[in-house]
Amino acid sequence: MKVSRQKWSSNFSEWFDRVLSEAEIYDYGRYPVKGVGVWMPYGFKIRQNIINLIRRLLDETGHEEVLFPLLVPEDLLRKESEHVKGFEREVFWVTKGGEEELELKLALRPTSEVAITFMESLWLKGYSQLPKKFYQIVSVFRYETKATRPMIRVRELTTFKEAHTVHMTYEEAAKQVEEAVQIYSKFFDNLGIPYLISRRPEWDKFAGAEYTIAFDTLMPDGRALQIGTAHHLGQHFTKAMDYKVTKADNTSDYPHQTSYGISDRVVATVIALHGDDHGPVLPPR
Ligand code: A5A
Repeated sequence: MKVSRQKWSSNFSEWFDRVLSEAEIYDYGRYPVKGVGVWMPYGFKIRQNIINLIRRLLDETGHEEVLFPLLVPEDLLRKESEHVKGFEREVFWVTKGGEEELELKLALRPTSEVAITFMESLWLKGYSQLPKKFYQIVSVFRYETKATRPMIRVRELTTFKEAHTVHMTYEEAAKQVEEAVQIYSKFFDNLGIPYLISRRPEWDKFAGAEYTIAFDTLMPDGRALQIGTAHHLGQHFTKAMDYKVTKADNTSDYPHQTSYGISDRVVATVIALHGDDHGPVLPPR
């Protein structure tokens, strides 16, 4: 590789690959599965510091951390048709257990709306239990068909922080989306990442959402990169799963939900945006 080809300012993509490997942050493209990377000790520490920051911001705003199974049964995933249509081509399936074909295919979660809504319907039955704010930091799998990129577009997202909330009314859920935007703003401010917040057009909103608010940043090569999203899910999932909550007047209704997520992309952005032609530079935090 010629040095001139690896400059942050003139050839970001090669600069990034070289930094990840030479600083021993993330080994990408050598493990024999496409679209997955290996966090090496130094990279793991950077990632851990970023996780600690988002965990603190969520914990201090009343979010509770949970851990759901990686496997989602096919019939559950298919409950919300718009959602499943959005993810259908991206799902990895487990179809065998040992030598036996499974009667019910199991998906490796591409995200957890249906899995979490299913358990919420068992746990949260009355209005006095709401609002409820859960989050988890887990691996999710997406069979990306566009060109994969280390941390930026992977098939196993190992640092997927997804928050899921339940509310009695549309307005309360809309307020929660605003809180999510504030939390992410603080998070990116702390990391020194500039962003633009925008409401996505219909064609670009999350599958099964009323609306999506997204954060975009500008990478050194001038390309925009979506680094986080917050979705108002309305009653789409609760209706699809016939999940009702008893209200104060003893009638019942489908609750409203939100979800918001960030991924390994944030780690990539921290490394990318603070670097220069000499190599990576990390914010002191
Ligand atoms: N359940 C909601 C929160 C959700 O899944 N939203 S999302 O699909 O928009 O994903 C959240 C964020 O993950 C995106 O804004 C993007 O920054 C990141 N992301 C999505 N696909 C990715 C991929 N293949 N590799 C790395 N990051 C990805």
